Order: sequence, then C-alpha cells, then structure tokens
Amino acid sequence: MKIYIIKIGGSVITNKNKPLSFKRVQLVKIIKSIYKIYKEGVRLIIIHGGGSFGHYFAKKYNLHKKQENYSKIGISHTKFAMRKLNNLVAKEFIKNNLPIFPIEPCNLHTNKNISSLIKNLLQKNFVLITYGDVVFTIKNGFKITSGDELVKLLSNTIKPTKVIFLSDVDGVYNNKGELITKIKPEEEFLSDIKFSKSKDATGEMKNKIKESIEIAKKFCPVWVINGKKPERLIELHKTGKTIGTIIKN
Ligand code: IP8
Repeated sequence: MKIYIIKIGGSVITNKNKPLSFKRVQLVKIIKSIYKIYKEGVRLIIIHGGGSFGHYFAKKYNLHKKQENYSKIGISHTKFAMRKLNNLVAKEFIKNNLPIFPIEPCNLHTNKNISSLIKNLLQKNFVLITYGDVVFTIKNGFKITSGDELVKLLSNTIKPTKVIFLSDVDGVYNNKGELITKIKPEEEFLSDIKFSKSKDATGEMKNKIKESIEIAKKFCPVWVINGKKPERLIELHKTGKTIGTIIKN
C-alpha cells in the first residue's frame, strides 16, 4: 500500500498578510492534483497549516512564547480559527469528490488506538485530514502543534512511502538564493540555508527542515515542492522527481 503524507502549507492556502483570508482557488488546484493521485490507488494523509487563521491568533495572544498562563480566550480564538480553516479545506475536498475523514489533532496526541484507527481508515480508502492546532495533554498541558510536527508523528506510526511539503516557494534555498535540490540528513547544512525573516508561531522553514531530517533519517524521503505549481505533485508521483528539494539519506 503506497501512502503519501502531504502537508499543505498555510502560506499556500491563505493570504498571510490578511487575517482569515482563504485562498480557495489555490487549494482547488492542489485538490485536482491530489484527486489524480488518489485515483491511482495511493492512500493519502493530508495535513494543513495555520496561515492567517491559526497563526494570526496564536501571535496576537502570544501563544507561541512559552508561558505558564496561556490566554484562555486566545486558545479559544486560535482553535476556532483552525476549525474554520479546516472546514473550508474539507468542504473543497468533498466538493471535488474526495472522501475525507477528519482527524481531530488532539486525538493524535491522546488516543492510544490512533495508529490502528488510521491504518484501518486508509485501508478503506478514506483521505485522512488533520491540521496544526493548539492541543492539550495531561502530561504537557497546552501546546501549539505545528502541522510539520504532526507529519513527523504520523510518519512514525504510519511509515509512509513519501512525505511531501507543499510550500509557497520552489523548495529550500541556500544563502546565495539558489535552490538546494538535495539535502543529506547527516550533512551539517543548516547554517547554509536561507530562512525567511518573518517568523510565524511555529518557526516556518527551519522547523520544517528539522522535522524533515528526522523523518528522512528514520522513515522515508521527504520532498519540499511548490504548492502553487500543483502539476509538480503529479510529476513527482509519476516520475519520482520534480523541481524541489529532496531530503534523503
Ligand atoms: O502552520 C500551526 O500549524 P503550522 C497551527 O503547520 C497554529 O505551523 C495553531 C498556529
């Protein structure tokens, strides 16, 4: 069973400069590519980020800074915004005839049977969908879990064939502004990577690379490609390569 975990970056499907603005047309283009891959029998887990929904409120209420006392109303606003975005995303998947099954992010941290539940749903050919969110566990209290972190968590339980990050740029760039086409996890390279100055609540590209390295070391190749050019997703599926960055042992 071929399984892909696809993380749709919040910057691809929302306008990060405008709170609560959803880029529906962009998402639909991605969904059309995903549909083709689904129809070829690949089992899919879709995770999306927070963009100008979750990050807007997480920043407004300082949820990204470690605090003893999180703003309760800030947590409510952030979770509500993420549900709203997830509903908008889910609606488009359904409209395009993809049978999605939403997974509540908290369950990924707390439900001990989650791994068999997910495997079962994938076998039944549901497209699983989840997102970065504020989660609560007895052990760690409240915490923003980025979609990237969920990609790692799910890679650990599901052992996918491929992980694909859909970013708003072609891949990972070095300090000279050149696209890095391949990253070997064991290489000391983080200092050479260009990270964008605008930080969101979960650290953007830097975090993505760190999580990706761990996934590539333990589980499967990870790709970072441009979500604004969703035809590359199909090319990657069909030929095993496309314009982007591969992180692979
Ligand atoms: O955009 C963050 O998810 P990400 C979710 O994948 C929240 O980092 C709540 C800001």
